[in-house]
Amino acid sequence: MRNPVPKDNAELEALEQREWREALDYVIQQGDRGRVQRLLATLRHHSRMAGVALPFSAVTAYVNTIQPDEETPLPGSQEIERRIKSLIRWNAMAMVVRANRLSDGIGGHISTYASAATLYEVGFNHFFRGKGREGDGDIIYFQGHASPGIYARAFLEGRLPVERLENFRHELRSGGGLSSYPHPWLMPDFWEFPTVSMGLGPLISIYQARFNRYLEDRNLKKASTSKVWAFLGDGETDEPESLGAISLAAREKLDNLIWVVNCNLQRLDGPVRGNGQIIQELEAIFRGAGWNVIKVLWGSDWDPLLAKDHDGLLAKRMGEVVDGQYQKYAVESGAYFREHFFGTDPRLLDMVKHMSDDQLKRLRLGGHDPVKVYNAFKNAVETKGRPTVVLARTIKGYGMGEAGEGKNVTHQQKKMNEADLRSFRTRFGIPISDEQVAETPFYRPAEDSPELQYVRERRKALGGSVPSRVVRVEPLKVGLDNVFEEFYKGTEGRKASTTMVFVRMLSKLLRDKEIGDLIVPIVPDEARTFGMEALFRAVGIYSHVGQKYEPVDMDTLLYYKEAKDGQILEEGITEAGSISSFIAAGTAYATHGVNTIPFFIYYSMFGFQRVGDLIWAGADSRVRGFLLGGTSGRTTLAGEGLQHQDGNSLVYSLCYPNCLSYDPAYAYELAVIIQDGIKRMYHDQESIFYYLTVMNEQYAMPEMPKNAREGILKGMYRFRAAPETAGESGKDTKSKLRAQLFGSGAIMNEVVAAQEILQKYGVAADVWSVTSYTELYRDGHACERWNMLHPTETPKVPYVTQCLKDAPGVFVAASDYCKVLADSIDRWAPRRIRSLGTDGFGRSEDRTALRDFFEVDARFVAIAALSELLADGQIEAKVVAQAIKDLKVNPEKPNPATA
Ligand SMILES: Cc1ncc(C[n+]2csc(CCOP(=O)(O)OP(=O)(O)O)c2C)c(N)n1
Ligand SMILES: [Mg+2]
Repeated sequence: MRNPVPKDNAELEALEQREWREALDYVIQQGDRGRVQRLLATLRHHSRMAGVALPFSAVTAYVNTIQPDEETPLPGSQEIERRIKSLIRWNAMAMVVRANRLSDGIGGHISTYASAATLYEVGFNHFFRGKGREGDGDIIYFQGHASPGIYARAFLEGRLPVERLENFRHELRSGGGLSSYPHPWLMPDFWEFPTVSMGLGPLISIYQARFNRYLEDRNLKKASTSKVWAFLGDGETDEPESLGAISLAAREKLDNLIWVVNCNLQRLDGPVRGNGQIIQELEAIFRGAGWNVIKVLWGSDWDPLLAKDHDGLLAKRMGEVVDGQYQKYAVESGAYFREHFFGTDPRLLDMVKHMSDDQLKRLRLGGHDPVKVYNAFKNAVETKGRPTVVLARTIKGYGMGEAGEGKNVTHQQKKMNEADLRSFRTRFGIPISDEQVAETPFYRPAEDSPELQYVRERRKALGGSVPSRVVRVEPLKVGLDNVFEEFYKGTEGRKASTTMVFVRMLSKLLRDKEIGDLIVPIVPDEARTFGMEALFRAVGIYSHVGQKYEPVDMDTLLYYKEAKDGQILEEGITEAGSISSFIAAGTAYATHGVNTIPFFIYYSMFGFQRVGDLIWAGADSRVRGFLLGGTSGRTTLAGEGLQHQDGNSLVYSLCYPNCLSYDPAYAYELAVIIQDGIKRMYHDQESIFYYLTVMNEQYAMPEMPKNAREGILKGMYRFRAAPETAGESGKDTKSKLRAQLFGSGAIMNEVVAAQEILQKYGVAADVWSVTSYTELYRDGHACERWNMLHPTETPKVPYVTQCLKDAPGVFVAASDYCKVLADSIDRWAPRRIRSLGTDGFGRSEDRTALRDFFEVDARFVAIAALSELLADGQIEAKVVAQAIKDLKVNPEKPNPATA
């Protein structure tokens, strides 16, 4: 039929619209999707060249990404999976309700798992691979607050006895309990990854997926198809850590990474985006970053309605309702939904006129529809070349009814009254009688029931149960004397800093035939700062795609070499990302059965202070490896000032129970500590990790004194005894005045110098190197505790006390860190310890000025010793006053602790 001649512009446009649509329809019918996409891309480019730009939109319509005709049916039995899920729902809820009935206030969460149950169950029945089949299975980060559901499934699988469920949040009861959230430290055979500090799981999962590639690219592991899954809350995406590294995942084309965001539109207090749409916001962010985004918004019940939506009216209406309003629909009646959602347009009302209010109320959301979720996960698993995020819409507290479904209080709801329990029971068809329901008993069908058989069969087919933490690694047989020997000899007068010494050790370790391949150096764009640039060329910087360009410094010896089998993880300026890599590498002994040994070196102020919670998660994960706080010390790092100069990190690290911290002064100390650390972590398989401060002041490294090894590891040893002679006369006077001086790190040299100054005042001082106040502190408390509990046995003597019991004179300690470190061991010293340290804000200055400002140089050490002798009545005030004058110390200078 020929089109009539249009009579005005409106008609002309309508005609154009029709013709173009018909033309497009023709291509859609004839060709594949690619042909349509190419055609539209050409048109877009063509109009762009003609000066017509299309408005940018990062979002698609508020409908499911996967269309019904693209779906495949759910394999297996949907009905039996529903029954299994219902049982898990019940037991998860019962776990929390029972726990709080017995001890009010013990807490726990019902609503998170209630909203996520379908997401998990589709995973458990069809996707999550256990470690039993090929490869290592999948790596799964479960949302921390959903843990009751994960426990309830393990209960059905027969992995957890009912007694453990009964002791949810009562870990200390006899027979053991269940930890509130995923903690590998507390349940080392079960949980693999801690997730409950929100934002950390998502971030770590990205670096985990990248590390899996690294292991394969470096031939430390066979290539595998295992996936990294991270489940997170929509509220959780507000944590900057959650989204902070998503561009890395896309850039690295991590198609082994799948995120599932449970979009129940609520967080703890209320809606995530009451006045907006969190799903659309996330879609834009992830699409912009280059992820494959699958929106699972509407359940199959909506498909017939959307199929009738030829003009896009329904989709448009779906896209204009804000989340706060959607939440309102979830708690309201079907009549309300009809009136307020469909009632905005008679044509919409017409669409649903055949449906009852009840049917409208029961229209399911996508995240509660196993078929939709299955297809989303299937798409995610099959997607190549980019990571996938599934944005699944659910209702928080699904099934809790009046007790909380969709309500703002639901996150905190720990209890259900009898009526709510009854309707929960009925809704999910749990075979528990009216009489029993108030008790909320756990329910597990018979071993040979179809449900349990199905559960077992599915898990067997998928390679065994998850989560499950298994350490399969062989202890590393290492001596490494060949690597460390040279450092015990000292530098024969040549100057070096502990940072330089460390870098040399690292280079030697990297070259070692036995363990070289296992070393994983990690730097956040700081390699040149630490003098590590030679390693770029020597072992290469890891890049999955190798090096596609000719580096600008190609003609130099130390050029910037990127390689597929490169060993260094050069993370760029992200301490959070780097520590995530550290955690991935330091837990590979369990996750992958590979003994990788990470060395993460960073600016020490940006460690515990900045990413302390990630380090805490690493500690919980039983991470192994070495953290190196580079060029640290509040007065040793010259010039950098208040932000960079670190006197804090050793105080923070004290609180990490399985972190051993050291502040070494000399090359041999560092060598002893690292050699022993590798042995303890990788041979003895201890779940510990190390924090070492390394400084950039250069000085001659002495030879290791005899019998120092044990003391270095325990935290202190006598480095240099007082000279035989004392006093100006030079005769052997065996001075009456004695002092014990403790030095650490770069301040050790100030203490050695103070020994000489004190000689001039007739004081004979021994010098000790304190390598670790934290180890001394822990040992002191451990002894005290043991003694308290074993009053009739021979008391244990703290190592500090053993060292100092016969040491004469006054005690003075100085370090480049806060004074509290030395104060912390004071109680086990026979007399009080006078501590000097660097409390306060740093300054841009040189070392001499800084040490004067912070009162930690040799002069202050000497004055402190004299002051202690005065307090002890051994010398007169005027001697100290004279020393202050002699040493040119201004007694009226500002107090650095507050200045
Ligand atoms: C870093 C951090 N801050 C705060 C909390 C406390 N918290 C636990 S759950 C929660 C709300 C979670 O909301 P969402 O991420 O949307 O998860 P949902 O339970 O809705 O699935 C909050 C604030 C936490 N666990 N971690
Ligand atoms: Mg939420």
